[in-house]
Order: sequence, then C-alpha cells, then structure tokens
Amino acid sequence: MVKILHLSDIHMGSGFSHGRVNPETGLNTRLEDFVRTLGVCIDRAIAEPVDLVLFGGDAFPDATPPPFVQQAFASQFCRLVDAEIPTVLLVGNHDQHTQGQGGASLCIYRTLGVPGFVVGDRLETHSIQTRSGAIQVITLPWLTRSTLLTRPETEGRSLAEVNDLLSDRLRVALEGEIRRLNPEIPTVLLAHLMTDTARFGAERFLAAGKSFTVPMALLARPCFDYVALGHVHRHQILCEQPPVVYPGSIERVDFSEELEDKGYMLVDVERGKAELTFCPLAVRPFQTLAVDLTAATDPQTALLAKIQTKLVPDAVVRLTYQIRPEHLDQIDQSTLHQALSAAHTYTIHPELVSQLARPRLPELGAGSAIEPLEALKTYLSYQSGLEDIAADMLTAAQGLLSGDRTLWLNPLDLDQDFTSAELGAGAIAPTSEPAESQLRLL
Ligand SMILES: [Mn+2]
Repeated sequence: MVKILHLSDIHMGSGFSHGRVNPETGLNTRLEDFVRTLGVCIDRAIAEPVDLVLFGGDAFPDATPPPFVQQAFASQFCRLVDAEIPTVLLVGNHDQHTQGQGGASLCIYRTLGVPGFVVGDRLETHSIQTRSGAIQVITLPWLTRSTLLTRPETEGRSLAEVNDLLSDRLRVALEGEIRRLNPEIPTVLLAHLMTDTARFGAERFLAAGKSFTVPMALLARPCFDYVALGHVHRHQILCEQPPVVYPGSIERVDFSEELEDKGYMLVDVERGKAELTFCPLAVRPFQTLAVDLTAATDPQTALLAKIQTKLVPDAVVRLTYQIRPEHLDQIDQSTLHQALSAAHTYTIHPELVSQLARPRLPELGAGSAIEPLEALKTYLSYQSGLEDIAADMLTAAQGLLSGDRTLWLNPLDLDQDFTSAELGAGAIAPTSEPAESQLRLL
C-alpha cells in the first residue's frame, strides 16, 4: 500500500486584491493565507508520513511569479526534501511559459536536481521507489494544441475539429505509455486537464479562451489505480473505479469559490485498489452580503442590522445593497465602514434601483396580446406620477388611434369655440393651465 497526498491548484500569489498588507511582514495577507494553508498540507504529509506527494499543477497565477512568491512556495516544498518524501510537480496551464520547455517556474526543481523531486512537464511515465514500494506515475501536463499538433494540421479547421484531432493524438500517446507499464505495480495518472464531465469552478474565469476537454473514457481505465487531476477548483470525484479525483484548489482564489469546501486528498493505493479521504482545510471564508433596501423605510438601520447579524468575522466580504437613488444619502459611509471593520477585507457595491428600471409589468410581457389602448391604460395605472394627466393621455391616444384630429390636437391649438359633444364621449374640456400639462408630459 502506497500512501499518497494529492493536492492541486495552489495559485500562490493570486487574489491579492482580497488581502491587505500585513504591517508586520510587509506581505499581502492573502499570500500569507496561501502559504499557511500549503504549510498545513505539507505538515500532514510529514506527520503521516505519506510515501509520495502529488501536485496537480497551477503553482502560481502565471509562469513568472515574483521571487518572494517563488520562495514562499519553495520553502514549503523543500520540507518534503528534508523528510525524504518523493514529490511530483505537474505543470498546469498557469505554469506554462511560451519560451523553453514546459513550466519555467517548476522546471527549476529539475535543473537544480532537487532530490526526490520530479517535474511533470511532458507525457511520461516515472517509476518512483517509495518507502512502501514502487509506484508508476504517468504525468500529463496541460496540453495545448501545439504540444501534439503542427500548424499545417490545424490550419483551416474548426475548434471542434482541432479538439477531436487532439483527442485522437492524446489517445495514441497515452496508449504508448500504458503499454510500457509494469502491470504488477500500482499506477497513478497525474494530469492537469478539463474533463468533459467536470463541473466548473473558478478556472472557467481564470483560463483564457475555450480549451480542450478530455473524454472521461480516456482516464477511467482499469490500468490506472488512481487518477489524480488538477485544474478544476471545485473538489469532485468523477469516477469511483478507478477513482478520478479533482482535489480542488487549496485556498479560495476568488468569490466564485465562496461556497466550495477546500482540501486535499489522502489516498492509499495498491494494484487494483485505492482508498481515498478528502481532508478539508480551514481556509479563510469569503462572504457575499446582499441586502435589498428598496422597500426599507430606514435603509441605514436595515443595512447595519444585516451586517451586525450576518457578518462572518475575518472573512473576505463583498457587500452589495440595492437602494433607491433618493435614499442614497441616508447611508452614512463612516458608520458603514465601522460596521464592516470586523471583516478581513471588504468591498461595498451600492446598486441604484431607479424608478424607471422597475420590472416589466406582467400584463405587458412579450407573451400576452393586448390592445394598444388597454396597454396604455395598464401602463398609466402603474405610473403614480402621471395620475393627473392620465385621462388626457388616454383621450389623446384614442384620437390618434381613431384618426380624429380633434382628439389628439394639443388643447393649446384648439379653437376655443367647441363643445364637449364635438370632442366626443369621455373627452374633457381644455384645462385652464395647458402649459403645465404639457410640461408634465415631457
Ligand atoms: Mn489550471
């Protein structure tokens, strides 16, 4: 039985906008959070101890992280070297660099010859000797079309055709690795990819462009005893036999991960069998507080009450409130900042709900048929500001529809020598203050 700790999508150095500078260290608190959480994973690997650590890719937000971020990452992984725990670092899409082979930020571990460290920047099988016996790890880093296809092969083809072609190439290349496996030894596929059955997490927003999805049929094969994935930030088990698992990211990268549990996997693998446990990590909470103040008589009190009862201390908080423009000055900003000060960091997003932006009237929806005059009546019945002239407007509309000029001419233009009979039923006499009604109409 080989004991494995499988973690993924560290993204160390991202989400700084959700943190603040720690005056004691000069570092962004979100970097400190990520380092602490990674530290908890490494602590567990050493405390067990596990026989092997598998990292599923996306170490940093990009391939050229600043030195202090690289150093924070290295100082955690270097503890595995001291503990003599073999480690495989897979290259994810965020780690790839256009210059040179594979991920520049991770290949340094190979260049330096860090003992026990393997960098997975190509499709390759690694035979690793652990304290509990040998294991085979096939590394499959993030694939781009240029990995397996040449330009003439992709030219003039649609995205779907290119993806099919890429799928075929991957099938053949993976088959080549599988045929060379020793069937007696447990085997893990460690891959950074999007499967066709995965549920999306934040990576939908992180990855630029539409990318390649790998069919589950390529992964869920009996030759693998465990399929360790990276890329999707939401933890999920896609297949039971063999287990195909995204552990998810170890920290929340942004608000799209607000409701997701974060953690890593502990896996006991032997040939034909794997037992797995998801180990949750106590990470910093993210919280969206949404308050609708459009119907509140005292918006300030309603808003503060919501914050005081719901705010999760030390969370990254996003407060959104809907308010009518005329009530905006009733919100005292300094009191609001004071109420939010228990948060780790917070942002405030007031949303002005204008009278004009009210929801569509159900009677006037696209699905219902209604006569123009009835439509106008319905509209006017909802417009409290037009009450005084509603009758005039209806009369004018009647005139427009019937073609009767006398009904829609502005009262100002009308000859004063007329009778109600001439105007027709329901009409009203010209107002003594026509200028005012005109103004209201504008
Ligand atoms: Mn990724």
